[in-house]
Formats: sequence, structure tokens, C-alpha cells
Amino acid sequence: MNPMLNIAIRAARRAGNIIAKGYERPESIETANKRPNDYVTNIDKAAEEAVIEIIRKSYPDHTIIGEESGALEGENKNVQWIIDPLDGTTNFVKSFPHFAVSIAIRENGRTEVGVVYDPIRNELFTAVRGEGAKLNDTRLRVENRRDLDGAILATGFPFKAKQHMPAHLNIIGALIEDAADFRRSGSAALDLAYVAANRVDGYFEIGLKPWDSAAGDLLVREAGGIVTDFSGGHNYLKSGNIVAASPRVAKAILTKIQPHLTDTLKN
Ligand code: 2AM
Ligand code: CA
Ligand code: CA
Ligand code: CA
Repeated sequence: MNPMLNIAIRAARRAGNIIAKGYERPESIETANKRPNDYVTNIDKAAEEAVIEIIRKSYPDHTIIGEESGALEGENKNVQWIIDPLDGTTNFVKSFPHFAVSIAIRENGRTEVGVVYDPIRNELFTAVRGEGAKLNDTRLRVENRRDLDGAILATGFPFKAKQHMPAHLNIIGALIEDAADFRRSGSAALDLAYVAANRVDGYFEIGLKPWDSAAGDLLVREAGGIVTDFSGGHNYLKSGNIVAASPRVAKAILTKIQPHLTDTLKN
């Protein structure tokens, strides 16, 4: 097995155990407001520290970027670990059992490994570039749907609501003309993993951070799906505007999205 995948899995499981223990004891969760409607807990921080400790033991020189710690530059800037220790904190705080640990490893600007771990269901999604994607030991392959007809799509609401909600609602309105329904799960990492696993047929979201999407992006692509920005390009890790689906569904989503894009959403 890819040695870095091995460490990423160990780190994701360790963080997942911390999260699951916290979930069982809600009285142990201390919640703080980073910004209005933006929560962080002691568990987010403990999980991130555990992940960093495990990476540091094997790869002391690698660069680590975590949601809660920011960039920890190592001597080796060519290898970056991008961590979201708890994706879906709002769900976690509400005892809504849907959240995950997300860990991606990028080498020279290309994602090589992606791991998303759901500690409640004990589901481990993994991908290595060129070697496919798996849920636990089962290979994932996105279904080759012809179009949006009957599709179940996932999304999240934009956090810069004033700026982006009108466009988001227009896009939902356009998609639901053809698609069957929407899910709004509260974890972008799991939304992408679920595209890879055919639990939803497509996904779009505005304004994600790299730690939300870097691991899930590789899961989708290694399962044979397409991930793009809103212009069909590759800028989604930077812009945070992302579409993920099987090839023809991704194309159909982009066609529906494009008439509603404001200037800042065009890539
Ligand atoms: P988080 O739980 O790690 O913060 C849900 O649509 C996605 O948005 C989740 O991946 C969630 O990640 C992220 N998210 C939640 N609140 C946010 C906020 N205030 N700003 C930016 N992203 C947020
Ligand atoms: Ca957060
Ligand atoms: Ca997140
Ligand atoms: Ca987080």
C-alpha cells in the first residue's frame, strides 16, 4: 500500500475516534463562534492535533494545512497535507450524525491521496491517483447516467449568503426542472464521497475551502467522475466553486448553472 495512504488512514481513524467519543458525550463538547453561524469545538481542535501529530511522526518535513491551525510550513513545501479534522461541525454540535474527517495529500500541486472517514458509520473512503477509489474494501465506480432525469443532487447553501444566495437559488430552480430531488447534508467532504459512491448523482456548491473538497475531489475522479469549476475548468480548489458528477450529468449541471452566474462565480 502507498505508505502515505497508510499514514493518512491511521490519522483519519484516530481523529474519527476522538470525534465519536465526543459525540457520545455531548456534555464534553465546548462550542465557540468563529463568526456568526460558524462554529468550532474543542473536538475539532483535538482531532486536528491528533492528525498533525501522526503526520509529523512519519513525515516531519512535510507542509500541513489544517482548517483550525492554518499553514504549518515544513522544509518540504512540495508535499502538502490538507486537513479538515471535522467536516460538518454544525451537524456534530446538533447531534445530527453526519460528519467526517477529510485528509488530502498533494505533491507538486497534484492530489495523490484522498481519505474521507465517517466515524459514525465506520465508512472509510480512500483514493490514490491512478489506482481508483474505494469505500472500505469495495471499489467505487460512478454510474454512467445519461442526463439529469431522475437524478438526486446534493448541495450546500453558500455562507456568503448576501452575495451568493440569489444565484444559488436560481441554480437550484434551474436544476430541479429536470432533477428529481436535492439533499443538503452539511458535509461537503461526504457529499463528494457520496457522488463517488452513487448515493447522490451530482453535487454543486459555492465558496468551499480546499480542506472541504481536496480529498473528495480525488475520490470522485478516481471513481470515474468529473470535477470542475463553474466554467468547466480546473480552478475549483482555488475558487471554491465546484461541480462533481458522472461525465454527462456534470455537463448537464454546468449547462443549467451557466445562465445564472454572477461575475465572481464564473470559475
Ligand atoms: P465545516 O463543518 O468544516 O466548517 C457544508 O455545506 C460545508 O460548509 C461543510 O463542509 C462545512 O465545513 C462548511 N462550512 C460550514 N460553516 C461554514 C462557514 N461559516 N464558512 C465556510 N464554510 C462553512
Ligand atoms: Ca469550520
Ligand atoms: Ca469543512
Ligand atoms: Ca471543519
